[in-house]
Amino acid sequence: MTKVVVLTGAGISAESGVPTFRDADGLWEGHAVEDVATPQAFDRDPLVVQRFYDARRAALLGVEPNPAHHALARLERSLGDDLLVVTQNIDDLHERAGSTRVLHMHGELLSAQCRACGTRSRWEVGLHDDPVCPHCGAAALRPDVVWFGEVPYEMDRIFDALESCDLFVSIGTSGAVYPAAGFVRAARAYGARTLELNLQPSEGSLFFHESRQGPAGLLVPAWVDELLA
Ligand code: BJW
Repeated sequence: MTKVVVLTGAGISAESGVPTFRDADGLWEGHAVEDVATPQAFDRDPLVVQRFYDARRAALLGVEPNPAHHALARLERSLGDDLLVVTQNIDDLHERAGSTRVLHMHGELLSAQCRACGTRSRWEVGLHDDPVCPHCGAAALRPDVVWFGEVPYEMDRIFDALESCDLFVSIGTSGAVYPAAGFVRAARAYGARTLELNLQPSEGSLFFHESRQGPAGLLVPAWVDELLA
């Protein structure tokens, strides 16, 4: 029995047509993610930030999971509770491929959070026109995502899983954003083997026992085949 924790980032959804943040196509209307993904940016110009997330929520309707998402769902069907996917992504492509054990540490596009009462509600349409919170009625909804300076979701469950896993695999993430970028060192310190699957060496490649380069749509199904052989 092998307990596996998989960390995914924007690169796993790239072949589905979802832009990454720090590659060549990573700017949105000229803004770097650091300009729109902070509480300060939201306070300064909420409409720009709401439009950024509304555009990405609408674009979700036109994309599909790719072979990398499907391979992880296949792995869950074999490993069951021994696989946990921790994703930095706010899309729902893992779930649409069939994965059920997924933690969205940076939140979800299809969720809104009320700044008045704190309730998180499933949300599938735009937020730019100040809709009201279904729970308290305040026009105070924001995207339910984790911005710079905010604490990611599920940190206790993630560190518990890192502590007890035998294998930690990082897929399609630049290793530029903490705390996710530190998971490899934590998992390794707890005794796990560590593997990176990424288009190019990430900022954290040297921390992994092994790093393989290539598109996730090819590397992930091949790695899952290897693990299940
Ligand atoms: C492919 C591919 C293909 C392409 N196949 N691969 C100094 C030191 C350390 C930390 C800090 C520091 N100063 C500040 C901090 C903290 C800060 C931080 O990390 N800042 C950095 C800029 C240094 N972090 C925070 O503030 C976090 N909170 C925090 O630390 O709270 C304190 C705390 C933590 C824990 C416990 C208690 C307290 C919050 C971070 C929030 C990040 N939010 C965002 C936006 C919100 C969601 C959204 O809009 O989508 O999350 S930023 C953005 O970056 C998004 C992503 O999830 C995240 C990571 O990006 P990702 O996924 O790695 O994408 P890319 O584009 O960077 O990389 C894609 C990779 O894929 C590339 O390598 C490509 O090569 C590859 N690729 N195509 C395979 N086909």
